[in-house]
Amino acid sequence: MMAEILGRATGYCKGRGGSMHISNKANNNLGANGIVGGGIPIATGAALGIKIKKSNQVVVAFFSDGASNNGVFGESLNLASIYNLPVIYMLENNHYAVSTPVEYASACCEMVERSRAYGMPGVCLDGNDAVEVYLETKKAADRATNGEGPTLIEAKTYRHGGHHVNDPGLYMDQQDLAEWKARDPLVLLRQRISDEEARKIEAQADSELEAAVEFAQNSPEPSVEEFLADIE
Ligand SMILES: Cc1ncc(C[n+]2csc(CCOP(=O)(O)OP(=O)(O)O)c2C)c(N)n1
Ligand SMILES: [Mg+2]
Repeated sequence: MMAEILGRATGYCKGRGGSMHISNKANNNLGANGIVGGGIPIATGAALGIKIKKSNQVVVAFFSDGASNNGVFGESLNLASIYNLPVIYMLENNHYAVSTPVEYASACCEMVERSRAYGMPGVCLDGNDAVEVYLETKKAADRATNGEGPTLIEAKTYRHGGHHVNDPGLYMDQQDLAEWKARDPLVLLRQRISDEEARKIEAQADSELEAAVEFAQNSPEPSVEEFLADIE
């Protein structure tokens, strides 16, 4: 994945996808998408495939508040509900779509309420509490594999900066930002374990990350001859 982000030939998509279009079929990663909300119907279609093949899998679609106002959100949740599909819609409500506050762009800011319109269970949770996210997602996954259909999860969270590296995020309420930053998911999770455990996990994560960066930096860029390969 790091090689893909750095545009190297050894990346998941041979360096042609970059971070925005990354996917990896080998580990069932269906891909990120430059179309905001584009992953929602893709996940729904994959869930229909799972149902037809009768395999014991669950699809999770990750998206944010802005994406939930794309029309495909409604179409997808309705289809998932009438077909009783094994899919979890993970709506990460981080309160902003680029610089647009959720209150400006959404008539109903308690987004979990939308689940009722599609006749599926809706769960609203603290998206910064990793344990709560895990437990509720597990319940939704169990429902899906038991043939009990889709779930909409609204995980409330907050963006820790601008939308991209050149966006200072000055439109964000700085007081809110400071409060949410103090509740960073990693900070909260760290409080549940001992310092020794935390240090061990951090050391392992650091060394995996360093190895990934080294692998990526030492990998070649895609060759010009390969530019047209894999195009039908
Ligand atoms: C269909 C579509 N419309 C507009 C854009 C431009 N755009 C890129 S990101 C973004 C905001 C997305 O908001 P949200 O879903 O809340 O994601 P977040 O900013 O929280 O990551 C928009 C409108 C796009 N990429 N695709
Ligand atoms: Mg958002």
